[in-house]
Amino acid sequence: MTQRFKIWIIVSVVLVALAAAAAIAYPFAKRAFFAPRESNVETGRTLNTINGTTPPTVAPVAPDATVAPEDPTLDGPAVETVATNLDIPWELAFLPDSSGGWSGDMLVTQRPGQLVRIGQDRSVIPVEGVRHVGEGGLLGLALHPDFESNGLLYLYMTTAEAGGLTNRVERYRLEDTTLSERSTLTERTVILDEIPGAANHDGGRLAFGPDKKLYVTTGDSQAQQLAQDTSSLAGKVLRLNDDGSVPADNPFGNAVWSYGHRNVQGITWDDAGRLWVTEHGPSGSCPECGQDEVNLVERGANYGWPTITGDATATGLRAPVLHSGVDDTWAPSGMAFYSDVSGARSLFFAGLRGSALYEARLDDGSAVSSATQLVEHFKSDFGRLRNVVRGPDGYLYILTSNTDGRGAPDESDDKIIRVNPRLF
Ligand SMILES: [Ca+2]
Repeated sequence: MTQRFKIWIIVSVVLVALAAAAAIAYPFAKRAFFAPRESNVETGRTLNTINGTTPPTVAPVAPDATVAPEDPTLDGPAVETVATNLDIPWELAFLPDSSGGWSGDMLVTQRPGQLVRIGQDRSVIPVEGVRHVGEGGLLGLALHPDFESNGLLYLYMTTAEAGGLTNRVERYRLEDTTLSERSTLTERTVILDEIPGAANHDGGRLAFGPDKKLYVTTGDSQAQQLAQDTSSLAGKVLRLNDDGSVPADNPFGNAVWSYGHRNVQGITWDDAGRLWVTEHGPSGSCPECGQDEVNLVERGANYGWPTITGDATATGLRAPVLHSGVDDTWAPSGMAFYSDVSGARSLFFAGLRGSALYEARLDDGSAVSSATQLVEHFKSDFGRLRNVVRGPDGYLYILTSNTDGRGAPDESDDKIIRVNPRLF
């Protein structure tokens, strides 16, 4: 055996041993990296799980492909700030990627009245006619299900054109698919207006459902009884065709889909096609305070405001699946369903006053499951949180809301923070 051959044998053995050691150590290192940090993740606690009765069912439909990426890699950092110095960001959407000629940029609404496009650089598109007062302003944003080919997007905004405050939904076409040009909004069309508005309780979330209908969440506009009036657009979940017309299968012959809501700012669908919303409970003097809600929404159902709150029941009125009780306030806003290949299924929602990302874990395997456990993440780490969105890359994107006049912003607020869901 030559000296050179002996050295070759020794080097080969060492390399094989190193490779084997790396393969064994990798899963442990990965687990350690993604292990929940004690300071950020509180232990789960069981909340008031209500709804002793079987939750209502809706006909399952195909889940929206945009909310459950099939095979996300998810090998990025656990927490990463991806945008800073935003001015009251409210909604986030992702443009399609380059395969369709788009940039994959983020589009963000800012409540004072701007649409911000964030990619390699940042451009600001002013939105005309927005009245920013109290909780009102430029709020929701949704891309058409066929946005990649038609460029249509929808905005929800508070206006003051008719004298008092009202809210409306407008549709635009986004021009410019390249980073080098300034984006513009063209073909402005008001598709729904005269949604009652006020300084507070303006709702404002927009989302296309798996049925390709546009859902619009509204608030009671500080006129509680309007929530019980099915001829009023206040205190409702609304459902529209993409041109603003009323779908033939809506329950009351108008845009109303469900009613008896106080102020809905979060909406999502789970993998069984069920519609979930978050809803702000009453503020002011206790014991009527707190009682923020997570509701499973069914066509034509009445969610009780202002007749019942919390654990109260009444014939014909739906109780929430979860509520915060009177000792806690989440002030819940945006909401996103999360599932992955491990079988995890959760509803995430952002808390303003609660300053946390809430996770309601859904029961496994049940066709009609209920949320039975709520976990708080990042409690007080980032301040007030307005929204959580599942990105096309499978990560969760959190929008802070510290510049909204009710928070304590730092020099880089407001932010968009990308969270690797494996952290949880
Ligand atoms: Ca309710």
